Amino acid sequence: MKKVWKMFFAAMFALLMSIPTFAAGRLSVQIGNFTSFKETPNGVLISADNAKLSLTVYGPEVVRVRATQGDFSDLPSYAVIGQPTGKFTSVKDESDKLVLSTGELTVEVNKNPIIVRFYNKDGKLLNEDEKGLGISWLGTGTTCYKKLQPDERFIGLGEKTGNLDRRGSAYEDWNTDHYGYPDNADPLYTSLPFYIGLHNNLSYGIFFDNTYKATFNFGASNNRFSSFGAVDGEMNYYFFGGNSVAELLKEYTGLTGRMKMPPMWGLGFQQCRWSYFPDTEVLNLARTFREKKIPADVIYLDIHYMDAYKVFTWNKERFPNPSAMIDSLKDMGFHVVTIVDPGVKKEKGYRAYESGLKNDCFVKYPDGINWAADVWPGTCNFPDFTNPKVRTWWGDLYKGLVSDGVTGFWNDMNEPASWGNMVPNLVEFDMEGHKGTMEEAHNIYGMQMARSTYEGAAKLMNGKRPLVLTRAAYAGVQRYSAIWTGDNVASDDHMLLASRLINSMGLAGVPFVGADIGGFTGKTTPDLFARWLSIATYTPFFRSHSEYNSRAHEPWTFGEDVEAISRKYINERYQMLPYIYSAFDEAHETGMPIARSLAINYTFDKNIYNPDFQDEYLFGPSILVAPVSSKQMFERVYLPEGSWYRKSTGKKYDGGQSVIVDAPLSDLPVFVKASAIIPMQSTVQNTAQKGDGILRLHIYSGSRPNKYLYYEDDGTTYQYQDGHFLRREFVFDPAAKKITIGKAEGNYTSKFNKIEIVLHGFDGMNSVKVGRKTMNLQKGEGNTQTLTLDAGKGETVLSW
Ligand code: MIG
Repeated sequence: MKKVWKMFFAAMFALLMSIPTFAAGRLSVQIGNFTSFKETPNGVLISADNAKLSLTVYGPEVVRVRATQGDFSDLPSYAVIGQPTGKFTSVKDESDKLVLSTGELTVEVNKNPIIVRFYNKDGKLLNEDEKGLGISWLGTGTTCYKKLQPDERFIGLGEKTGNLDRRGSAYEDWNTDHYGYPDNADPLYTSLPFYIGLHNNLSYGIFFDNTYKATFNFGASNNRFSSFGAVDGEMNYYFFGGNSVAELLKEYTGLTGRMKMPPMWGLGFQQCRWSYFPDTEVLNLARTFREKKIPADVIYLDIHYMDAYKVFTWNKERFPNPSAMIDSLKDMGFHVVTIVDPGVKKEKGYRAYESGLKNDCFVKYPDGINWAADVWPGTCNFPDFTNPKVRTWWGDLYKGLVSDGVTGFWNDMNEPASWGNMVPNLVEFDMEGHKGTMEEAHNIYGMQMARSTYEGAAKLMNGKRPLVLTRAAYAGVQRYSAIWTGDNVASDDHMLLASRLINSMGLAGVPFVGADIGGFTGKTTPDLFARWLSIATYTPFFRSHSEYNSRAHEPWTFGEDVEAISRKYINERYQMLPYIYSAFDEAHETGMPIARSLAINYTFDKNIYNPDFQDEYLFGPSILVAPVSSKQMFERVYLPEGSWYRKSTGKKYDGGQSVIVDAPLSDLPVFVKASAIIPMQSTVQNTAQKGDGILRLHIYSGSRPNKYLYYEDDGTTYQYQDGHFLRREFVFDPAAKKITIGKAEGNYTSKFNKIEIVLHGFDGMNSVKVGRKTMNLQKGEGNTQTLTLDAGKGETVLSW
């Protein structure tokens, strides 16, 4: 061959070789067909074409489903405290499916392809993977697709805007500092990835325990599937088969934990602003509450109490003697809560920073340099709360504040937030020794901060209960902290949205929640403040707060009318404390929220999902609250089945219908369920006051029997865990014409020495028999009749 040709071919060859080759586009991968399975100590492990699937029994109605294309992670869950228990009592390997049963729940695993289906004891289908999609992967991302059932509704998922019924909506979990969020914003501050599906009078729950950025689709832009997935990590979810919402909440909180009893003072009225200073202003504020006889328990110190915003310091000019100030506040019956952010200022000689450096406590870039970002104090480093050693270090930093007398700790900015709100995802975390990046740690950062705060404070406080409040959170946070709904807006829409956010967090296992009364940002009006405060009276966490430079938000700053309305409602809050505290006991024992979406008790009544009524909820077992805009002086209220009494007037209504009622700012529509039993007390100015020693047992006439479990303890220590509590059952049995005050259990002595029975709607009744003795009823307030008894510890039966 001629040399020229040779060169020509060589050149062509080189050219050909230099043309890049292209990989095929990346498509999703499904789990594929079944290949084999084996039994494990608490379940089964299944091999499929493209992944492994494991099913583990955590209880008769709780099954964990995991799938991975690689190896299963051994990182312990931050949310779950439950353990696998029991196993499938029957395992059948059929030609086309595996049939696994716990006795309560049956899991069917279709083989070709793998489709997981859940059936209840009666053989009714609760939930099934969508055939053809099932469990899928797209790159590192994994999603589980579930077939939409006819008329399926979805509730829960925590702090999410939108409707009570989430059908047709999609959401993302990625904890976000969203200042002044619009009333349709998503994501917000917390990730509580538990939701409940409802269809055909059936219910089930799904908890997707994956801390990466996650998405949930409840049939948004499609009518084929609901789905949950995350950008990385395992497909890892728990399926709950409880046959009522209450049962599901019990199972979910059995797995992720329940709240401890809060300090009683944390249920009182709490006054916050950004920021009260100096000390003289704080003391004046406290005095004004007392002078004006507006009950209150807590004053908050926002970021200005610190020296140049440095956590665990005091500004010595504004607060020259913090412990003396706190002592004076204590004398007036106030507790102090201080804000503590995660950012630790990089400053030579600053103690928290130096000790953090020395103990190697901060989050790092992969090259070992501490990640730094700007927040209030300037450039900060951030503690790695996924490291147990760091959690202990941080917890111990509260020593100074605790010895100054601070009893509550408010963890803000822990999404984590920083100016710019763009945290580099490659920064590294310990993750309990497993190592990981911000992608995995982000959604649990706030929760682990709250945990470290709670554990540290509880250890330092000599057996007293601290109050911990957090903005960011993940599932399981209820074990450590209360949550407030962040930087809301002074608007009617936001006020109404707050009810849905609070109720939805209750549906995701977090009972101790509240929103800034009056709105954090924007200009609240007197009407809006009054209305908001009246609604918040019936929310678990009861705090007024507003931002820097906003108009004053103390109840007396809006004129006499609003002051009087505020006093009336705050008084009522304090009167209801025995009822509220017993509801907290129920949350502590069963996971039942305090603010209860009507979806808990009236799950399959379609009216409660009507956008006109979806903000309504029960506060405790028997008080129905209908939030109303401050611009509206009447309201159409839906009353579910049964009979109801308007709390303020005693007027009786039949349920199962909507009614139009007056709703002036001084009288929020609040109703009491017929047959309700509501323990109340006299008005006190703070929760530590004893009052008149009379427990007032309000009983509302009705045709159904009712049982109420009353709870009391010292309100401040953990001694209730050693039997120092009082529990007694109150029973109203209308058919037998009997009210029973059960025997007191536990070895705590009630602060009430008398019980006054207050009968509502028992017209024409003049006397009752107490044991065998006939006693006359007294005329009480409104349309009531009363009888006062010694509280005693034994059983007392009233009959007529
Ligand atoms: O960048 O501490 O949500 O309640 O008052 C704002 C100041 C930081 C945000 C919190 C808010 C608090 C404020 N904080």
